Amino acid sequence: MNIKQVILQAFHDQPDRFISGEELSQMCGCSRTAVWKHMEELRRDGYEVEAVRKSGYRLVAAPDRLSAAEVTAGLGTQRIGQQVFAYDEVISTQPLAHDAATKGAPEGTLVLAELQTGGKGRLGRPWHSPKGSGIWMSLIVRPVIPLPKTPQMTLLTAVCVAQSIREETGLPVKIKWPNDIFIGDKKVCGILTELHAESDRVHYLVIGIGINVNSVSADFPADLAQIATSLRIESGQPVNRIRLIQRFCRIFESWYDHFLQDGFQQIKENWEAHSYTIGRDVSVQTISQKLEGRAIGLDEAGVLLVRDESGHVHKVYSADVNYRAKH
Ligand code: BTX
Repeated sequence: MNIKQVILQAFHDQPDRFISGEELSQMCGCSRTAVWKHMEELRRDGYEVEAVRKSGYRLVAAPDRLSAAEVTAGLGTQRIGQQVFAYDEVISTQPLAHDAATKGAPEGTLVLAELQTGGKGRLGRPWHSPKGSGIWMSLIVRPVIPLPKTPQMTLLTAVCVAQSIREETGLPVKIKWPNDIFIGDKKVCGILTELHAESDRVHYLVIGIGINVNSVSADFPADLAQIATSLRIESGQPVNRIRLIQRFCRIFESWYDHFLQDGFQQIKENWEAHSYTIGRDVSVQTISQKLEGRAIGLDEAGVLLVRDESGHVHKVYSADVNYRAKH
């Protein structure tokens, strides 16, 4: 941890308390003058720090800005989110994460941006990522699992995002197979999993997560206005992005460890319990066929099962799923 991170960690551990310059200088292993200089730097970064003679420093307010120091302060994980690259503006966090991964970034590394000018969804679709209102992040993981199990990581991530949002905001989020998080009939989050692998060996996955957090209706372009929503729109109040990222990191680490040790079964059950898809009449477009029927569950591997009108159950590996009105 650098000095700024140690100071923020101290503020985080002792909220509302004045911490003396002497204490901070001991924690940071630097002089009191160096502590003072870092306080000035924090103020320039938008932190409101109160300084009182003989009492010390107290954090009054942190800026609504995604930074490595903020994400890591008080995070409490072993690896997820322990290394963070935070940017103001990028084309997309995905290629930056791939780049970091090929250069050896450890498992759990997060790449975050305030704004993506070329955010992407699946199949080259665009992902609207306006400045400062969302969480646009890519997570690097290096699971030692066989290649066919990698789609389960998308379902695992959806379970984790949904749980984080539920716990942080109380909103009734649902998971649409395989990679969207919905509130009501609108999309609040998309997940894009990209794989770097060779024959049967997974080198790493980059899991891209886009969450509309504090966008207001006017932030969405016309083509998204009817299909997208944000946590703020749904809850009627702003949501703290840092706390949501930290909660996600903790939940992800716990489910991911469970997945690596005990497999997919419990994640599958959790996914089904919070599914927007299961039990609904769907129209499924795969690369080769169009299928209509009812989504009845996931199989043991995480493949969607759709029963058609003749009773035949189809396995859907990869497709866009639309919902048909019930007659
Ligand atoms: P997807 O292909 O399932 O969804 C893309 C579709 O969702 C678009 O065609 C559009 O209709 C709709 N859409 C676009 N932007 C939004 C939005 N902000 N909110 C709701 N709906 C939207 C989903 O792909 C995967 C998205 C991953 C995004 C993350 S952000 C961090 C990382 N970097 C990056 O470039 N992508 C990922």
